[in-house]
Amino acid sequence: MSTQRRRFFARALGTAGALVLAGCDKLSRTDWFPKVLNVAEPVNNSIAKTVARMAMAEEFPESALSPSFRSNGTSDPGTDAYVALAQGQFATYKLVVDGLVENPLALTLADVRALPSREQITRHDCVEGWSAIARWKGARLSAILAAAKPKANARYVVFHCADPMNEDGTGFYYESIDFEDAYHEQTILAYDLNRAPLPIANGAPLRLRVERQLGYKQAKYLLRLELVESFAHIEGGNGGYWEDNGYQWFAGI
Ligand SMILES: Nc1nc2c(c(=O)[nH]1)N[C@H]1C(S)=C(S)[C@@H](COP(=O)(O)O)O[C@H]1N2
Ligand SMILES: [Mo]
Repeated sequence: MSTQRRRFFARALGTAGALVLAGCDKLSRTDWFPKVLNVAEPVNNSIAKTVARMAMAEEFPESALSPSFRSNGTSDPGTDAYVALAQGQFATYKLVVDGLVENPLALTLADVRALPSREQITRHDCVEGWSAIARWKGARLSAILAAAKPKANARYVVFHCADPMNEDGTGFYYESIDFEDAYHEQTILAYDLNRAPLPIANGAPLRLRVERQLGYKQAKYLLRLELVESFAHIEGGNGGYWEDNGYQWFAGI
């Protein structure tokens, strides 16, 4: 079992599973394990996805909702292009899905709202030391990927955002996740926050919710999803704006 796959399953199975998998080589000498492994091998992807889907981020009752959900990082991209989009109520907005896909997409907000969706009350944890519980509704990223048909070598989804991070208007915020998170049950492109259209301060018109990860992975102001085999060639090469500034790429909670 490759290190990557072992980590993958260990994470999906939790602490007990991690301990079992740490002893993976020893276990492979037992009667049952090789059989399980051999059966699993050809359909590894779908089994892995099923296992990973079982590990859910905690969801909360309505009574746990925070009184408000603050904004952090960019609160308005402020570019001419974004201002024009916002002034038109995002009627001309298109979410581009391209890169390693058979079927590139350009989805209007109405298209996105028509896709299979999910609503969830979750806690957002920012590394700067604040948390908040909110209700998010959005299109399942799995549904968008199903429509775009990833090519066999696609491994990551890169999220390109509308907000420049440098004063000269360059260095747009971006993030990336792997397919394990992309196909996760709770991974959505959110268009509603607490049952109202996503405010500009929180990433209008669409932002990522990848609930098992920290705040900086929750990319706001999405313009484009690019499927890639590697993110080494994008910006600083570490898979995200904050990652290029020293944060961990995998920000699991
Ligand atoms: N495009 C973009 N996405 C972003 C950021 C940003 O500055 N720009 N900040 C990140 C950080 S650090 C956090 S904690 C959350 C904040 O989301 P909020 O503004 O809805 O609270 O968005 C994340 N996604
Ligand atoms: Mo954050």
